[in-house]
Amino acid sequence: MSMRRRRYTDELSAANDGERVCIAGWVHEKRDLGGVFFLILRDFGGLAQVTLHRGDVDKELFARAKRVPRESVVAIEGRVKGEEKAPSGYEIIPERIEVLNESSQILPLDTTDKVGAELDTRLDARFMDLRRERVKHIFIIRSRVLRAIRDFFNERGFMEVNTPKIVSAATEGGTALFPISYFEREAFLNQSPQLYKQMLMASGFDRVYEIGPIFRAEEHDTTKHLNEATSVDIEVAFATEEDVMSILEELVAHVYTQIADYPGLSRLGTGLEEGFDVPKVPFPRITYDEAIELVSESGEQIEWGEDLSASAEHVLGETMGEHYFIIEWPSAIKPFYAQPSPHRSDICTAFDLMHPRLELASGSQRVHSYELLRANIESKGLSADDFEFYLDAFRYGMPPHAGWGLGVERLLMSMLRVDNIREVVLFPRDRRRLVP
Ligand code: AMO
Repeated sequence: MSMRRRRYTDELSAANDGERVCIAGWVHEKRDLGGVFFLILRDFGGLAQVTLHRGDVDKELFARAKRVPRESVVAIEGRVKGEEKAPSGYEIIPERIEVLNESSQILPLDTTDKVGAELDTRLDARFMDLRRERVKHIFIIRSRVLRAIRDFFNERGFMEVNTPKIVSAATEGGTALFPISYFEREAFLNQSPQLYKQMLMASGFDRVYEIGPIFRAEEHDTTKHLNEATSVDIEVAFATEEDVMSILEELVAHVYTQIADYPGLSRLGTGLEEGFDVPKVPFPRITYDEAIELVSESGEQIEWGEDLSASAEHVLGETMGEHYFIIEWPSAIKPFYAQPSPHRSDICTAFDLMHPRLELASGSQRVHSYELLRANIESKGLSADDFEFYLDAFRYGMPPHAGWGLGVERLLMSMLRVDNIREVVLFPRDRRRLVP
């Protein structure tokens, strides 16, 4: 049976009535009504009903269809027949059924969604979980989101770059590094492309973006942290934090717009039956000072200079009720590369983009003065010598620049309203999970 002639189930309809076709996929369900036997075949396109009438088909064919275990891989040749009662408006009357690979009988998961399963069980058998319709839609959307992001930047004259993931130094103070052995030296998995995207600003490539993995050795096990995440990073020369905040909010609105009419949204089971609203730009901005003031009204006290707790973010999310930026952060709780505010010495140009449920992105205008950057590195208790390769780029003509990093999984989980970040990663890495 030639695979080249294979048709997807969603390419066919009652309009193909009478045509002889070949379909291939998995045995999704079997229904035995005595005289009639239904085999539901599933492929990437959807489901097709294969109908066998006991008297009309070859005995051997009938027996084979009945015997084949669910989730086996089969190829079926037969005629299309318009059938109003069939799920896709047609059925296939088979002439040949070829079992390409038989499945074991006891399945780790039910792909028909009749029996629910815990997330852990699902992730253990992820290859099988991905066969489920709602899970498939999540990953089709993820792929479309990535395409929408690339289109957005390519249309705006950005250049896509790839920076090393094996690195020698930390960039994000708050989270730990994964050490790896690199021949006779110690190296780390990168936490962020931060240093490299900034170094590119000294190259004349003055609008770059990267979509790639970031590694965070976070010990905690939450519904919004991964140990391997995907981040969209940009860096723009001759730009301020306001310039890159506008790019960020426009990107978020663009992604929502591109996904808003995807029909599978209503099948996710996350309350998106009516779709979602595209967030309106510009997003509101509140200062850090205003944020801690709002939080204190709810009874939680945050000392000036402390980071916002998860409960503080929750209160702010409830109050704001839409995407918003928190700006003018204390320099002490932001990384060494954040440019100080021109108006106040103890605050900086850093910003966070928040969704009511969680943080999506952070960024800033960057320090571009060599002396100030060196002093900032030292004042954070780091050794400037470890950063010489980076600092060098600031000595021979570094333009002012700004950028941000946006978590792809955070964007997806907030947009699709899923509860756990692991839902939007094919094979998540977390505190306990290194396989599959
Ligand atoms: P930050 O550390 O805030 O900033 O990371 C940027 C964004 O990446 C996502 N993210 C994560 N997502 C899932 N699990 C994690 N453990 C995790 N850690 C981070 C979040 C976060 O907002 N260099 C700066 C960016 C910049 O200034 O350009 C940085 O890495 O969505």
